[in-house]
Amino acid sequence: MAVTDHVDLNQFMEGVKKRNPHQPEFVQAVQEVAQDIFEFMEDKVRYHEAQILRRIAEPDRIVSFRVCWEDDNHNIRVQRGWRVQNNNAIGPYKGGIRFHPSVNESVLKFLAFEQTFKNSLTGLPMGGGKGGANFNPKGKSDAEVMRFCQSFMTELYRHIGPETDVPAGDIGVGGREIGYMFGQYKRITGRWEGVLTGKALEYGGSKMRPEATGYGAVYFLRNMLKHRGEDIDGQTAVISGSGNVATHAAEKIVQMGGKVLTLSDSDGFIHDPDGIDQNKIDWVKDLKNVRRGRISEYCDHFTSATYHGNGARPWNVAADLALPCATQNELDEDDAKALVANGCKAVSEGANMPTTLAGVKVFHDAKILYAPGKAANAGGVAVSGLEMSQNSERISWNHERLGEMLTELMEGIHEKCVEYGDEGAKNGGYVDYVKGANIAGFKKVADAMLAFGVV
Ligand code: NDP
Ligand code: 2IT
Repeated sequence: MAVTDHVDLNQFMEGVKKRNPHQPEFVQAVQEVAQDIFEFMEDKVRYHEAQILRRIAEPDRIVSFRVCWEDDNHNIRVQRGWRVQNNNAIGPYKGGIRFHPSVNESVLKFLAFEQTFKNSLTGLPMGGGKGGANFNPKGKSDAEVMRFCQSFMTELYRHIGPETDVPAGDIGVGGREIGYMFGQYKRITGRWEGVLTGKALEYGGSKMRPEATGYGAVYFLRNMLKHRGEDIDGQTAVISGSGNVATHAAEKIVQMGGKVLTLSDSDGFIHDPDGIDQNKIDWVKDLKNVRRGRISEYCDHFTSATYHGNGARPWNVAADLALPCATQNELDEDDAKALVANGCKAVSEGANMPTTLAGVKVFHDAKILYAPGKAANAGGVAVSGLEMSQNSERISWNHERLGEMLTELMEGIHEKCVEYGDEGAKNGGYVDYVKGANIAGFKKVADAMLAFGVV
């Protein structure tokens, strides 16, 4: 038996805050998990004694490095890169790479922490990690992005590998960046191996991976609605973001008979009351991936839409469904109140931690369906897990099979959330999907850690 009494939630969080000063995103992510896990652990002394949550909330390691590159005007530029390897109890570290000027250690630690629970929820053998750099790809030429990616990989390659740590894309890192990074890894090591996911089909990528996060978030939304005897058909949706996750979420909503009203970027949002159909979504994909333009250009092309600038967000537009698919803390308490007041009945997070803690409370108090990112957006990393399997088996599955697997994986995650989050008679049959995701994600990692002893 341990000689000290177990700390309570408040003491635990005080410690987290003290050990992680100036890291508000990381503290927020730990707080959101800890409140549920402390309740779950109340009668489970073994988790307390082994300090499991304390250990998961302390990354296994953080690698930080300088990334030098030369811009097109021959200026030498210096960026900071990181890889946060949070926990590998149930599989190799796995998680995306983010290139954005807002990237810092707090952001990457929160993402790696969340990823640990998300990856556990998929049921596949993947630990949690995240990486990135404070590099802004916006306005850079392809050659500049290539030189940056090569320089970034020249340090990162020594910390990753198909059995140790397998990065992928995230904000600012899509097919182009993965290609440059994979090419540099292969050049340095002389090995072709499944060290990154999100690769193009020509060199080992998986079908369905580009669609998986957005589609998965909509499958999760459908599962929640179905649990209440409802459907997506005929419902309106507000979506933020206009990148990989947002455009594929929009596509699946449209395929299921819903009407998408908004998309956004960091400068503002567009509102199209006629609905953003497949033709318009294809135009946005080309705008973002090929022409690398801004969402405001949508209104020059589709005159049914209006543009709302100055960083405005779409949450005041009335809709049945909301899918935040841009970035962390993009939906605050007032935004949540506006959604609820306008009759929103379900929220599914394509982004990671897009809703503030106060915003989440608004959704829970109003008892509307609310799926946290770690459950709702897990389809992306799940298909990354399938890409890893295909690479090691030297095979590739077809689109249809992968689509079925994604649907089943999202159903499995929904079932786990209901198993641990259904408050039953206590709360009028309301499912707390945050609690369900946190406990189900935690349990698998925690039990693996218990098996290993003190390591
Ligand atoms: P993209 O880079 O493809 O798109 C990001 C979108 O979000 C852009 O429209 C971008 O606008 C907007 N955005 C980024 N930062 C901000 C900001 N600070 N404020 C407002 N808008 C912003 O990234 P993804 O679509 O891949 O990622 C979106 C979210 O989904 C992220 O939270 C990511 O972590 C999460 N996610 C992604 C997965 C994936 O497989 N790609 C998997 C699971 C989660 P702008 O062009 O102005 O920057
Ligand atoms: O946040 C995420 O889950 C991702 N960016 C995808 C990670 C992955 O390894 O596919």
